[in-house]
Amino acid sequence: MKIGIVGRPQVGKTTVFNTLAQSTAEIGGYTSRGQINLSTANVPDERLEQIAKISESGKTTPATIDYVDVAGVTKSEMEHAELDSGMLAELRTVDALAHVVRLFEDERVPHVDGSVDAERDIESVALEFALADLQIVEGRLTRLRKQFQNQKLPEQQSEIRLLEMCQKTLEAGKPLRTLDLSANEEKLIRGYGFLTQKPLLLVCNIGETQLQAADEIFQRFRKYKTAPQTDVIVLAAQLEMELSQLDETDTEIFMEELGLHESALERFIQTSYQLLGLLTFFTTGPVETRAWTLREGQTAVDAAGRVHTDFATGFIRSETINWADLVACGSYPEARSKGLLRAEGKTYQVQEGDVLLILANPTH
Ligand SMILES: Nc1nc2c(ncn2[C@@H]2O[C@H](COP(=O)(O)OP(=O)(O)OP(=O)(O)O)[C@@H](O)[C@H]2O)c(=O)[nH]1
Ligand SMILES: [Mg+2]
Repeated sequence: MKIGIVGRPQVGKTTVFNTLAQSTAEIGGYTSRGQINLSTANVPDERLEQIAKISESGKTTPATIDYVDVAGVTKSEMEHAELDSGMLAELRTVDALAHVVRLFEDERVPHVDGSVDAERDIESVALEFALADLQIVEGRLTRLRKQFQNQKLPEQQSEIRLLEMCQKTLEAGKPLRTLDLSANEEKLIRGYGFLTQKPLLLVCNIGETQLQAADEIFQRFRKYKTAPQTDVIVLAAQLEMELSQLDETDTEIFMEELGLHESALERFIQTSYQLLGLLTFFTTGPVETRAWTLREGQTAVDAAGRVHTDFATGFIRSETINWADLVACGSYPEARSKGLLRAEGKTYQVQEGDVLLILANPTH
């Protein structure tokens, strides 16, 4: 999974990036146009070690998330073609956008529009992304119409119809994620990487002094959650970044003092998984216990394919058990004797926390 961190200039994007990716990219000075911070971070998962104990695994491998941090979005700059090569091109490849919205007040950090106004910022970034998408839609429509003006090829016609629908939606000021697309339509336009089609997580960045009001602030932004594929999280990025750079015991002490129960990292990951409909499954053996990501509704064959392409083609069945059941039993033989190990076939929909032992035919 790849998440793009976006927002207006100087709102704390790189600070959020550092917190999530446990990295130390430079903050403060305006991130320059061409600069893109990339990082891969582990998804912390306490279940891994517990499962590893059962198999006496040599190592554990967590799932990972890729983060992309880009320069701030400024008004009508998205129309400039040069942006497309760097920042926009990078953003088109992400699975979801995390839009950092500034709520913290700090005179030392002037806002480009002269005041802190979160709703205005949300609107203006949405508008710039809509314009960027519209530009692509219109360019493609012009080309398609010219190319196929005398022919009535069904595939091109349906792409034209679909793009016209996108155009109307964007012109009406709505993001493409509001469209109810069929799997086929989805496939037709996936390649464009439309920004307003990507799931959106609004990250409200509050200052330390606003921590007490975090719930109220969440209520204020709750309304955005009603939009399709949109979610909201409130966090104090600067404080969280500082916490993430302390050692574990200090972090715990400070978190307790501040009344924080879960780190921003944990909440961010949890919310992103929900937003994208992701779940975690595990594989375990003497060599390695590993966490993998899958979309809800995907099957045992999809899971097998994640682990190894050959496992998908030669898939026979999967011995499946919930991770907590396995840990409670203490061993595979015990789980088997209790009848908790289920043989699941190709169409089985993998559940959150499943441990899969995939049996595949090696001759395939
Ligand atoms: N007081 C306060 N300052 C913050 C907070 N988050 C970020 N800042 C400050 O805001 C400034 C900008 O932070 P960055 O993380 O670099 O912001 P950015 O959005 O990446 O900026 P650009 O990449 O230039 O658009 C820095 O001086 C941060 O220290 C916060 O929660 N409280
Ligand atoms: Mg930055």
